[in-house]
Amino acid sequence: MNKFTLPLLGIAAIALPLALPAVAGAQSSGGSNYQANLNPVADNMVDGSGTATVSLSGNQATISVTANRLLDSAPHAQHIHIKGSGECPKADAGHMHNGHVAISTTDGLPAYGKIGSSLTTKGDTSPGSALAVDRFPSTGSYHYTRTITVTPDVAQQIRANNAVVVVHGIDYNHNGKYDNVLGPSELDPKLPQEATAPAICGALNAMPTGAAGTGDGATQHTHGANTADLLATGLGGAAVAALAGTLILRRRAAAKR
Ligand SMILES: [Cu+2]
Repeated sequence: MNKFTLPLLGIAAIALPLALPAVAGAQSSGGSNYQANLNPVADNMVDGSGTATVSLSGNQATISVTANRLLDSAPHAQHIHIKGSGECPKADAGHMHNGHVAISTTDGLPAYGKIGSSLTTKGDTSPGSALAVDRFPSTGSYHYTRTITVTPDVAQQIRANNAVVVVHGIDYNHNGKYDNVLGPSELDPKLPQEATAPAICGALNAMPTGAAGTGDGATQHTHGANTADLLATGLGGAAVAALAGTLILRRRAAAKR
């Protein structure tokens, strides 16, 4: 907040009751598309990155995941995680694993939550397929897309902007394979920790309706202004209401961090 926005807050507070129904209306009428930027998980020596999108209609979800520069010729389990803090683990989530600080899947649970859907290439997509290593992408760079039925829990968490996409499988010591540098996985001791540790991660957030890819939220602002026009008179009420809407959205965004 700067000295310019501070005096406007008083005006925004007056406009808030006008803007609130408009913002709520915009959310219920849209917001069925979600996106995440997948960034390297802290501590895990990952250079890769990616993106994910979810288009949700009822409990039908069309999910796309693009991953780049992960370990090649190795399976990458990928999931929608839910009911955590809706974020990716930070460096302080790391623990010692065979003498090395790294973030295992379990270490990240408070941040991203438990597995809601397994983004397999075929067959079952329940948490039971979390480590179905023969049904996940197995190249370092890939584009995955599949339409699946998610549970009501998963759909609700996506709509609440509290779902996180996680792609697993790291090469901590950069030797070109999953080995036991971090010891065995706590999820399945037959697998190396490297095979199940989170590699890239991103929180899914709603894309503004009609502003796909711009992140501008223009449609929501227009909606808010139109509603306020009917209610407010004089002194640029519409602009103030739009500003209040912006502040609400920013505060929500800030609260998510
Ligand atoms: Cu996962």
